[in-house]
Amino acid sequence: MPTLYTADPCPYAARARIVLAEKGIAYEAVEIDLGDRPAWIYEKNATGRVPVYEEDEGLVLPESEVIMEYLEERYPEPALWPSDPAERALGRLWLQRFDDRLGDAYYTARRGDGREQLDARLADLESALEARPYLSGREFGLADIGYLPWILRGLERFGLELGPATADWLERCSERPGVAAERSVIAGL
Ligand SMILES: N[C@@H](CCC(=O)N[C@@H](CS)C(=O)NCC(=O)O)C(=O)O
Repeated sequence: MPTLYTADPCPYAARARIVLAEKGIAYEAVEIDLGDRPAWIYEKNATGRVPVYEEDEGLVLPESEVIMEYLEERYPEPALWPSDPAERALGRLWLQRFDDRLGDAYYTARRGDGREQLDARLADLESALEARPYLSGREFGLADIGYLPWILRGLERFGLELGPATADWLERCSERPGVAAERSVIAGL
């Protein structure tokens, strides 16, 4: 059975957790205390960060985006990228631009600074979701999973005010078992 080295508070690890749940992949979760990381985690990932996904056959993969893409290729059903290449490329662009489109503003706001930047990124997200039902295109997929962990944590942490299209998107996504499970993880933090 594969192992996920993970941490409940970590939104990057949440990406991997949601994909594993959506695809119904059984795995062992090893919870890492981010405040007191074991020395051996550096043998799995030189940066010491979670998530790390490991298979019995010896594959050890760090980096949430790489893990998501690997799981999508290794377990193609249910598909989490659209079959249309253009739609898929635009979904990948959301993942690639995550820091610019949400991450940097989220972490700046978390340091108690630049709340306006976060609100501006949310306004951009709202415009995008007015134009299409999901960041991944017509269907829920990896681009949505790439952003949801921060939106969910931002709601708890900053009381984010989402626009109507973003709120509808969140509601639709929350019907997915993997996202619902992640909401339970956050409620228990
Ligand atoms: N680029 C990495 C980022 C992972 C990351 O930053 N994980 C955090 C927890 S949310 C971590 O392990 N931090 C420990 C550290 O930076 O020392 C990914 O996408 O997986």
